[in-house]
Amino acid sequence: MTDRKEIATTPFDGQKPGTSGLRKKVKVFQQPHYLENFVQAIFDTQSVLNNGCLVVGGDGRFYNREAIQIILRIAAANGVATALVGRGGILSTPAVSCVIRKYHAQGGIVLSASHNPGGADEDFGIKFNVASGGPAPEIVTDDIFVRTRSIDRYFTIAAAPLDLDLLGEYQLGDMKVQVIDSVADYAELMASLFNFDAIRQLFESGAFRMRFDAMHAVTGPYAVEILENILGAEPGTVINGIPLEDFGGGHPDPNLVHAHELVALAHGSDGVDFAAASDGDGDRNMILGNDFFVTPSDSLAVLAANAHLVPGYHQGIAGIARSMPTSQAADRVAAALGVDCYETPTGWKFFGNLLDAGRITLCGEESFGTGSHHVREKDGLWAVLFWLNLLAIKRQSVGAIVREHWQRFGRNYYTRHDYEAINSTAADGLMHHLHTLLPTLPQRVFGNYTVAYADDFCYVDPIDASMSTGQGIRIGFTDGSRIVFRLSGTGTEGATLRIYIEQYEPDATRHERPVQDALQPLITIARELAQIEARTERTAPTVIT
Ligand code: G16
Repeated sequence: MTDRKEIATTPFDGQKPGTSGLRKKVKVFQQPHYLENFVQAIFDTQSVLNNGCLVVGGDGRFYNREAIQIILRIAAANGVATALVGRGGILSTPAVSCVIRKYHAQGGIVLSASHNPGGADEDFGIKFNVASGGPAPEIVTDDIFVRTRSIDRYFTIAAAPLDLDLLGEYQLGDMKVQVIDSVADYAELMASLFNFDAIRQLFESGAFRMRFDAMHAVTGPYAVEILENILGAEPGTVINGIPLEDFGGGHPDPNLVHAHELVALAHGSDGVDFAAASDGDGDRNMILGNDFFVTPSDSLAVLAANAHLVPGYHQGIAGIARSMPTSQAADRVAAALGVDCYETPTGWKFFGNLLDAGRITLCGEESFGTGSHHVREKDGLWAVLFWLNLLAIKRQSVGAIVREHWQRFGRNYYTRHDYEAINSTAADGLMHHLHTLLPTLPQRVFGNYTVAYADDFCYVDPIDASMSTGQGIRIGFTDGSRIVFRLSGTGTEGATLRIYIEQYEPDATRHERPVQDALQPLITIARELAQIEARTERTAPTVIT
């Protein structure tokens, strides 16, 4: 093999992938051999890549370009036949999934820390996707992790950096590298799913205004091409559309706190009719109407209830899946449609088997993730186009569509309270305390609420029977309300405690209450049960969504 070099190395602690790949500070990744070890562990454990095709791309954050050059050299040294790389190193997470599937690649490497900030002192991440286009299942990430603990060498080749800004074909050692258009394959897939003519007419009507906030992250080029160039939305519809290595100093997390610029644009009588945002790597979405926030849980339920209006789904859906902390709004739609609804642990990887087996068509998570069987990742722009398709057909406002949905199915009031960057020992102590309470909780009465069950969520995959334990503490009440506690698997500083609170309200005359008011009794119960103040020294959550 051309110029292959074997470099001696020693293992690093803590290369265990979390909810979505390995995420650490850039400085951690920049240590000599750190990235190399992890990448070599992928090749040492995933023999299908040998002589195969690998897709490589990232969200454009700081260190993206350097990391891609390192990965390509290691891939060439490990016998990969072809690497497909997005121009400029740019590929959104759903676009990686789309490209893997379209070109029957054996896997892909996605460089992103998703919604976490970027820059020299901020976060970086790497994730391996398998041939289905989805995030590697736990059995694969466990193998990779085990390998990182004993790794003593990696392979690379001596070669100058490739020019990733020029489309075309290059040779790197014995490996062929194709620099591909980052957007084209993805845009073609979207056109095959949605009624682009109807959406074009909606924009042409002049009676509809939209803003899409790309948050200076990866979706900028995708949104400009699809919304403005292909669908004819007015120039300027996409804001913050140029990907920047530090996301313009912002936090590319599409929620009410971090996308406040967009929230303001959808406010009041001058506000736009529809606003949406995506995150660092383009897999999350936030949907807003004029003065109206659609919770991700409601969004999944509304999309499922209206899927027959969208060409790609007009034949109906096979089933729905939601992550455990996501509200049960989708369950009601599944029941009405007569299809199954699956409850999986947090993490998109858990939807993969259900999608591959054809058990589900749509899936979603409270963490601003929605998707379908078209790829194996959640897909931010896809969700936005789905909503646009519904708006174009129904010609109603976002708020009217959601209110009608609540009238038909009832409303699942829902909120998530995050306590970010708390002390890890305190967080572990808090979860341990809740564990010890579990057996004492059933039948206990808290105000108007009686505990029906209390457990630590355990999931047995219905397809391969793999078991995932310790996936979050659930306290369910007899009226269907729930409180869920779990520690985030994506943070890079200390621990992040997430508390998810939900209450079902069938009475349409009680659907217009402010969410935090409606849920206040349950919020208080959650805070007291978990002894939040005493254990975290925090009097309020960092982020409420
Ligand atoms: C990732 C995962 C999602 C998960 C989210 C939050 O999203 O892909 O499945 O819901 O993290 O996870 P946690 O609550 O453990 O922080 P992303 O957009 O960061 O890749």
